[in-house]
Amino acid sequence: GNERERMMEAVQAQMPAKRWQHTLGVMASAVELAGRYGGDPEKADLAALLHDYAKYWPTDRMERVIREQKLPQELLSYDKELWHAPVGAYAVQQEFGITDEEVLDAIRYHTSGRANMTLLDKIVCLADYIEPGRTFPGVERVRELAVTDLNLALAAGFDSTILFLISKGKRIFPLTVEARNGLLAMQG
Ligand code: DGI
Ligand code: FE
Ligand code: FE
Ligand code: FE
Repeated sequence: GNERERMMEAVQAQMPAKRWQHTLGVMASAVELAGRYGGDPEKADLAALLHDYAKYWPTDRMERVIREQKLPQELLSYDKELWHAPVGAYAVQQEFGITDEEVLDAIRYHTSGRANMTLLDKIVCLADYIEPGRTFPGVERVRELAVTDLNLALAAGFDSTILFLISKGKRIFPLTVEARNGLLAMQG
């Protein structure tokens, strides 16, 4: 409807064309995964549309939100790439009046993951890894696993991220380790 059109324009205005193409890819992949794994396609579409809303905000603006809105202060001592997810969840609440906590959580945790991820968390996070425009070492394996096993596919996505962070000498946010452990614990 109209509200979705308005949000689509507002999201597009927050980001360069390439990131908007990524967002459209995540929407398509998230709806497909929702169909495959019994998720809510409307929530998947909405969370995917909004997931990178704050991706291009200046660092100082994200930092201000983390401090003033009392988001987890621990974020400030990890990679700034993590910040747009919780900041984006706050921002879409403010900008669009989104109140659905499942949708907000899927946005909030789309980068880090978390322990005990919900189905919608997993769908959005995995769609972010496998949307058609993505290229990273291991993406084909993650796409293959995504056809048959949501948990193993997402764990493989986190493996790639963790390996990348280690190769750069960066710290790993604890929720990412918890997310991967939880996903692997769901196997046989
Ligand atoms: O926003 P996107 O580029 O679409 O993807 P994203 O939100 O999943 O962000 C991924 C980036 O975050 C990736 O380059 C790795 C970086 N990052 C930095 N520290 C961590 C982290 N990702 C995870 N999962 N955990 C971290 O500790
Ligand atoms: Fe993101
Ligand atoms: Fe991600
Ligand atoms: Fe993304």
